[in-house]
Amino acid sequence: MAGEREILGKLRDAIVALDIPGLQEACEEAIATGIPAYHAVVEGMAKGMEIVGQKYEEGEYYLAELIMAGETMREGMVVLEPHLTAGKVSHAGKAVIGTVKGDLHDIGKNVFLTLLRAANYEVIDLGVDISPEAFLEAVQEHSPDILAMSALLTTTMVEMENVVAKLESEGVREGLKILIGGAPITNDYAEMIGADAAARDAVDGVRIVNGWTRAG
Ligand code: B12
Repeated sequence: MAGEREILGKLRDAIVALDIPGLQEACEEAIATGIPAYHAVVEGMAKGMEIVGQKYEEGEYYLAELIMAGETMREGMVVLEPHLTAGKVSHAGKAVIGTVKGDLHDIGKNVFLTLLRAANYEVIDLGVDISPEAFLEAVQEHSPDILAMSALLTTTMVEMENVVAKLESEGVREGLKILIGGAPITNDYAEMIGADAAARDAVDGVRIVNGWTRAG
């Protein structure tokens, strides 16, 4: 049977090749070999997405391939997800998550929410292109411990500030931890807009959230 490194390589390469059957097979092989599903996502599939992003920037891949890579990753998640959440009963906390208004990027957000669910959190996913009003409504409806927002565009990250301001003006900011993430997001930006933290990546995001819920 193939070793862990080889299987993680297969997961990565199947994403890059946009090979859905090959990816699903590699995901099943990962589970059968005892590789933690968490690892298969972060060290396998997400590495493939990084390469896809580079190929896009170098002009080797076009938008069609990017969208297809997202679809391929989703199909892999279908195989891994039951193994990420198996056996969990009570939740460590509740999170509402979405990509901000004007922004349709959801692959990174989905990696993060998958890892958060794997870490035993209840996650309400609002999807993409979420307005400050819709974030507010979700917070009022679900009373989460954490609000997480994603933005991949420098033109849409400013929406995060609007969300924080909206929550403050409606009096629901207190007691809520706000985490932001996405390629253009920095700690300085989080501090400037009044968010509680910025995550470097999805794994860092889970670490930050665990720090909040376990401290309290
Ligand atoms: C895939 C992609 C797309 C896909 C998105 C498909 C989808 N379903 O998401 C499509 C084709 C739709 C797309 C469209 C566009 N895109 Co685009 N896209 C990308 C690309 C290549 C990869 C992004 C990605 O998924 N990476 C893989 C994931 C796993 O990484 P990630 O998103 O960074 O997420 C990680 C962390 O940031 C973090 N994270 C992300 N969110 C969150 C949230 C929280 C709470 C936490 C904790 C962590 C976290 O966790 C993840 C894993 O560690 C990037 C280039 C790049 N290399 O990043 C350009 C890029 C983001 N796109 C770009 C642009 C310009 C566009 C378009 C405007 C193009 C156009 N001219 O139409 C449109 C905008 C559409 C819109 N309104 O949103 C630019 C943005 C430039 C900028 N700085 O503003 C980039 C950087 C490409 C470039 N170099 O020009 N895009």
